[in-house]
Amino acid sequence: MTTAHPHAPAPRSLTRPPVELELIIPAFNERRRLPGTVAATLRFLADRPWSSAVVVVDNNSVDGTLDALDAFTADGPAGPAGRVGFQVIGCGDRGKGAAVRRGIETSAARFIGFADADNATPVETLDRVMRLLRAGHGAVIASRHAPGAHLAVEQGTLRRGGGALFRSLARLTLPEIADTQCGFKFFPGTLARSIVRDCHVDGFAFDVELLAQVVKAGRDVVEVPVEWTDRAGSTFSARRDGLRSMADLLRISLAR
Ligand SMILES: Nc1nc2c(ncn2[C@@H]2O[C@H](COP(=O)(O)OP(=O)(O)O)[C@@H](O)[C@H]2O)c(=O)[nH]1
Ligand SMILES: [Mg+2]
Repeated sequence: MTTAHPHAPAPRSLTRPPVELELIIPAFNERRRLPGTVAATLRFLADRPWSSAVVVVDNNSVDGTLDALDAFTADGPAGPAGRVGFQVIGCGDRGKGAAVRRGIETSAARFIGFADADNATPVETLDRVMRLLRAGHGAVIASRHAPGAHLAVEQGTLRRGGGALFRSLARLTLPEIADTQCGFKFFPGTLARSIVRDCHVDGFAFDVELLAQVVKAGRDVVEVPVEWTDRAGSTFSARRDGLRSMADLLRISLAR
């Protein structure tokens, strides 16, 4: 495991080997939820026919997240396409959006995307995602609201109410997309690296900004219905993050 200095910019030398698929996991105080997700993800990826790597982007977690990842080495499990890479990098700017952008900027992968530390979207979804990416779509995103999706365990009432309000605001910018907020989104690498230069939202509304840039670039977004399980221990606080996310959404819709 190697850790970049969290306040350093991303020099070209920090970019990683050009694997076929790189999966970024933004992490903030994820000691409990992350190791199991990393283990399951590495196991799944090792069995796939494409080369891949898992990259955790940590924002100075203070709960021992990095220690909990010590068991994972840079050379992960081996499979038909070689060993799955594993790396932890830091990000000096707070927020899930900032962390995901840092992961994208420093990636040289052909396809790139992100998933949450809690494995709420089954990693098996990647088989369908890769087929769709190879077919040329601009973004392939998991969706809890597209036809065929299923919530195995639902979120609580406040979160669902806030989520409904968030969705109606997100529709101002992305009227065609049923679920902009599922934490499982994948892109062609070149497109992702180019659009993040125009993205600035550091918090939880960053997905909407990213997808808006995909559409602005003239590319399409496809939603993959998923079986999604709400997991305890969310880092999203309706009180702390909710209002800020909605303000970011309004800014995104006005900026277009
Ligand atoms: N690096 C980083 N990751 C974050 C930050 N805030 C949230 N995350 C990560 O973003 C993901 C959000 O998933 P989760 O907390 O389950 O939120 P929910 O599923 O939307 O309720 C998790 O992997 C978090 O650790 C942050 O400030 N920095
Ligand atoms: Mg979650």
